[in-house]
Amino acid sequence: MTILVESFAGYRQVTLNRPERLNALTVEMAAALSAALDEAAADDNCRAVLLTGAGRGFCAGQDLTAIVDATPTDLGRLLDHYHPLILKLRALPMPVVCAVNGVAAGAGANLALACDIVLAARSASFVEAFARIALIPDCGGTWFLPRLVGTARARALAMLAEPLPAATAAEWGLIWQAVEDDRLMAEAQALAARLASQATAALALMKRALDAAATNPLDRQLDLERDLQAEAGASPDHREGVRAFLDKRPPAFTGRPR
Ligand code: LHQ
Repeated sequence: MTILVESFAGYRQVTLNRPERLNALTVEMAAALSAALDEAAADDNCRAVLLTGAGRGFCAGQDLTAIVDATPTDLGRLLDHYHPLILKLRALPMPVVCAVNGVAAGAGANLALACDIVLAARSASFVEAFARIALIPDCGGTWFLPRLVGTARARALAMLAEPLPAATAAEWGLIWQAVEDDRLMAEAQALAARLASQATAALALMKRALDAAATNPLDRQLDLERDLQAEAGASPDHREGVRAFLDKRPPAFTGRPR
């Protein structure tokens, strides 16, 4: 099984599982990951996803053994398998936590950056490895990098293809936090469980608003905030949140939009 899925209270943990190849991606793996996300979205009891990798790496990007003889058309077709996955992660109506347990290279680095909150083990690193094989960052790399770290750092990361240690990635704002290696999974699981107890429908609307902000002018973004706020405000969780505040007790959210 190239992908392992485990269910915990409120969330699913999805593990990339080709450790002998540092979880390098194949088309089959992308299909399995996509199916795991669909299943998470269809499960009312699943309110967050935690993505990680088995073994010493998170993901080494495209499995290069599969593209040695690829034509330019083949490369484009391969991305037709991966790019919908990036969009699916962004649009998944629940938060996705990524626990980067080791090196994240090429499409593997950008797969991590597509997640909502990224934690990385201190020993992990991010490598936009594409330039080493005369390719450009794909799987959203050219979109995520400048937005997360600014164009100066984005250009150097892409062109130099040097490993960026987890601590620097956190310092630069590429990821949320770098944590001690032996604390990574406990911290990531606690974060996923905490997110799973929050108002899931509101978090899903938040994802939409934040992604739209990347391209919207301010006036259109304000209109979108108004419309999405009306949706969020119609949820039972909004009423519960306000009541819980006034009652001075923790809220008990259902996660549902209605
Ligand atoms: C691998 C891989 C790998 C196969 C390690 N494939 N075996 C582009 C084109 C079109 C469509 C699809 O998408 C893409 C997007 C991309 O992702 S292109 C970029 C592809 N990725 C890379 O170029 C990274 C290649 N890997 C590396 O540079 C290094 O392995 C890193 C920096 C990730 C880790 O280095 P080390 O920690 O020194 O590990 P290693 O190199 O010794 O790797 C361990 C094993 O995993 C090794 O196999 P072996 O049999 O010798 O133990 C590697 O051959 C294998 N492996 N990455 N992508």
